[in-house]
Formats: sequence, C-alpha cells, structure tokens
Amino acid sequence: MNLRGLELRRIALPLVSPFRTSFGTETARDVLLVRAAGDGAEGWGECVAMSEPLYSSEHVDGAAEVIRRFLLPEVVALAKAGELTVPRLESSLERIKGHPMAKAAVLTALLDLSLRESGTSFGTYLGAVRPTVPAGVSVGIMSSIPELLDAVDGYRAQGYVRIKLKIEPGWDVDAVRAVRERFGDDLLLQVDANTAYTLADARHLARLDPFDLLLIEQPLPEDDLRGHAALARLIRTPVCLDESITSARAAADAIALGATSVVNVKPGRVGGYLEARRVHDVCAANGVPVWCGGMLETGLGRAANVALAALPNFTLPGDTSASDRYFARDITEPFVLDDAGHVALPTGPGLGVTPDLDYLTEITTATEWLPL
Ligand code: OSB
Ligand code: MG
Repeated sequence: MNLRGLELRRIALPLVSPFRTSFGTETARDVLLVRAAGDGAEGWGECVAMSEPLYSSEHVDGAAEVIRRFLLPEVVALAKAGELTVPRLESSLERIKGHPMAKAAVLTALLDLSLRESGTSFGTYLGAVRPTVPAGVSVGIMSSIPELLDAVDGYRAQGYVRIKLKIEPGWDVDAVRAVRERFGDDLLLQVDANTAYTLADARHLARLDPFDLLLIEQPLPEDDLRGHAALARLIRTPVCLDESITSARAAADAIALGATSVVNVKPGRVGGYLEARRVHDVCAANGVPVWCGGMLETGLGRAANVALAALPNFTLPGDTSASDRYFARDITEPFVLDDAGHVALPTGPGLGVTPDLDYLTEITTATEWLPL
C-alpha cells in the first residue's frame, strides 16, 4: 500500500425525517469521512461518531482531533518503516486507549485502499457467504401511536422484513402492543432502549413478554453487564447488547455472564471490521446469533456493513436499510431493497461504491489534508 496521506472531510447530510431515540433527536448527519490517498487508488472510511457524545463517549470533533494528533503518527511510523498494513496498524493503534470510531474510520479507509489495489471486494475479504442480506428498519420514537403505525405501515409496504422500535420509559408497552395488534404475530419485531432503563424497571419490561419480541436491545447502561444478566433472568424477551459490546473480549464476557443471548455488531463501536469479524467469530463459537447494527451511515459505511452482514453467523436481519430510509440523496449510488426485502452486496473492489464528488463538494463543511 503506497499511501500519500489522509484527507479528513466533514459533510452535512439532512435526514429525510427526524430520528428520535431515548438519547436525542437527529435531523441531519454530521459525518467525518477519511480518504486514504494512494498512487492512483483511494480508499474511504466513514466515522460513525455523532455530533454529541450521547450514544457513546465519542463525538465528531473529538474523533477528528484523535485522528490528526494520535492516529496519524502511528500510520506515518509504519509507512516510514515500509510496514503499513491494516492488521499491523490495528495492533499499533492498541496503545491509544479508546476512540474505536476514530480508529475504525482510519482502518476502513486503508482497508478499502488496499482492497481496491488488490481487486478484492470487502465481502470476499471478510468471508461473506451470501450475495444479499435481509434488511430491517429502525423506527424512531414518534409523538403519537397513529403516527407510529403509519410509519411502520410505510416501511412494511416498502418490503422491510423486520421492524425495530426505539423505546424509552413512557413509549414502550403501548407502542409495542399497538404495532403487534395492527400488523399481527408474524411480523418480526424487536425494540431498542439505548440504555434508558434500570434494573428496577424489570417488572415493567416483563410486560413486553406477551408480544413475542425477537429481542430487547440495550435496556440498561453500557457498563451494567451484571444488571443485564439479572434482567435476562426476569424477562422472557431475549436480551441483546449494543453499547456494551466494545470488543470481542467484551462479547465473550457478556456471553459468559449470561448478560446477552444475541449481539448487535457495529464495526465503529468495536474499532473496525477486523474486530467486528472477531465479535462475529466469538459469538458463533458460543452459539450466539448476531446481526448488523447501524449508525445512520451514508453509502460508504453501508457498503462495508452490508458486506459484514453476509458472514455466516449474521442470522437475524440487520439495521442495514436502503439509502432512501435516511437520505433524499446518498453520497454513493443508492442501496435499494429487492423484492425479497434484501440489500445486495457491492461486488467491485474494496467497498465497491464511490462517492459522487460533485455532490460531496456541495455538502462539504470542512476539509483537511494530512500528508504522510
Ligand atoms: O442504537 O442502534 C442504535 C442510530 C444511531 C445510533 C444508535 C442506534 C441507531 C439506530 C439506527 O438504531 C440504525 C440505522 O438504521 O442505521
Ligand atoms: Mg442500538
């Protein structure tokens, strides 16, 4: 890999509708993109940190600062030694604590560059076993039940094979009951609390038991593995962890404790696609199914996620929705749902999609060139 430098590019991309979770409302994506410039080829990595540290401790300004100040020197040192490969960089970055989303963005840009150079697709590199993956959709908290039912109805009409409802205290049992009653028992349905409850809510959360949910995602705080294990013994709905799973080791720990029986895999949260694959592997070895989460990615991040979601132990539909669920216009060729409610893996080298540079220029709010 012959790297000339990294470009940090910040873009502002409006969402088609506000996305409300228990931690806040998002109306536009504020995305940091990393472009790895080689000789001829280039690679892209999307940083999934949000503007504010409300999902996890990272945020976009912080990620940019960490990349320029702490990650770039590691890249430079390996490049100068003629030893720059993605696996080596991943281990060099271990000495920098935390900041998995910043690391994932840099590692993904370099992985994309090296795969484009070798003519290998992300799917082939990661070990994909299917050409398409089933798509679910994450439905935000709404201001009324009729509004929620309309939204779910619309997504079902588009072909989404699984619905995930965002929940919080005051928007949980009634919302789930309404969706179950309206759309029937066959609908694949799950909920995501983004840490909004405590173990004291166990009896309340047990009221979701009759609705046969696939899972409840991250009901309790990120660092409360013991609480999740206790909750899992008090409710019938399977507990799935998102925020808590920060590495393959964390996944192994959570499984051993009985804190999770399904795992949401998000590459940004665990520091990139190599670690995401290890999370997949450790879950597979323990008989724990996984699915691919999302962070409202553009087509660049989505391309890599869809490739990951084609690994064998991704047995549940992911939050790998079509581009138009998020954006009126994506920055790459759009991802679309096929007749079966699946999204196809790009087949070209690397991510297999390219950003539209004219459109990118239009929505860019800042760029910074970091030469090697
Ligand atoms: O918890 O899964 C989450 C979006 C942003 C931050 C956290 C989460 C989400 C989603 C949306 O649920 C998933 C998507 O469609 O990208
Ligand atoms: Mg989640």
